[in-house]
Amino acid sequence: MSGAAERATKAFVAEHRADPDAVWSAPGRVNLIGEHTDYNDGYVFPFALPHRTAVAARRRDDGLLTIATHGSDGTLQRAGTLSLEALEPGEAGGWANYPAGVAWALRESGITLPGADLVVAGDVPTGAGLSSSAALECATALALLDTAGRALDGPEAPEVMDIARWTRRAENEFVGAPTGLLDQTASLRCEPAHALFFDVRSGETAQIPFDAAGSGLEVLVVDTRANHSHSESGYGDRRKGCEQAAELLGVPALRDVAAAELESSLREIPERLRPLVRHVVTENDRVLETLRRLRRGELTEVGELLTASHRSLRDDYRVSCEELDVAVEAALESGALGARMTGGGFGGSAIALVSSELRPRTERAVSEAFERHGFTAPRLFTTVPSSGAGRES
Ligand code: GAF
Repeated sequence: MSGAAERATKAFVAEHRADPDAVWSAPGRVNLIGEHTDYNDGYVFPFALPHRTAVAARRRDDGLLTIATHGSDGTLQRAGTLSLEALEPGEAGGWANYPAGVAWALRESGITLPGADLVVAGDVPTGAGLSSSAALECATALALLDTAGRALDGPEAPEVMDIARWTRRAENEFVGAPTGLLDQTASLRCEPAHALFFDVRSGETAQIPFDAAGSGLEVLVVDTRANHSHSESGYGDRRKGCEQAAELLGVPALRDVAAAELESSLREIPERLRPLVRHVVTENDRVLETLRRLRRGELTEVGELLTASHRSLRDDYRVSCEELDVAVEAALESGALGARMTGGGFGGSAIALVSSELRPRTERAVSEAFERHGFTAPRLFTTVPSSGAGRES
């Protein structure tokens, strides 16, 4: 059992004086490459972190939902008792919007929930662009489906991609963040030792072996601790800009703009939209090139694609920030093979692909650069592709 599942179970027993019926957990993610491409029907390439959010659940039959979360300081925050039938966006507030939103999205999608007590615990860093919200949404969905007799490992399991769409709907319509399908799909579908190539339009996925250690490399995560929040940031503006550009170009989504026709396509749209299109088209290309290189076992050669992705997000898509840029440049100067922001941006985390030998030097370089700039000290850790969502007990 993961640490998160153990904590959720203990807190459940303390709160409800009974064992949970089931405990489900789901991981956070890093996105190796393919940023802001998901809502353009493009390609993404995430892998799961070992950090997880667990939800301990017990069925109740009165149509009510209770949600409590066990903080790392040992305290339990309760969101009160919600009626599943009456649940409407905006009702739960704060962190409880995510699990309540999932219950709402399941109900809106025609799934009858009998009622449940949920206790949440987890160790996915929050506000760090590592998808703590998707981890919470996916673990909640699986726990609620289990209480309704539709567990992922049971005979009446729904399609995993349906669960991804329901949990995204919770985030879009209940929480109010206009995000794509990357995070929920990563949390549900990733497997240990693999990165997940995901074609968002077709829904197809491929598990691609990702063994950094086998090439003498490590993936270093730099949580810049600069605040990131999708609902309050320019995420929605970028998304709208992409949709406008696709409409002007007469294509269903920017995925349909061919790299070979990029320059002529750019001439057809207003100047302010050109950098957005350039990023999405070149980023999709970089994801496909990453896929080719990983399939050939050329992990080292992926580094330069990561760096090119960062520059495009910084200069064209303009979703980076000073802390992310400082982290990336310090990592590169210290010898990393490649580095980029990961996730939605405007703060959050960067990743660096670095040789195991040089990793301590990179960590020092990033920490020192943050100190020089007067930034809050970053949180640094190395990571490996870990398992996707599943039942823990
Ligand atoms: C956030 C969103 F939730 C994803 O859907 C994706 O758009 C990502 O930002 C950027 O690639 O994580």
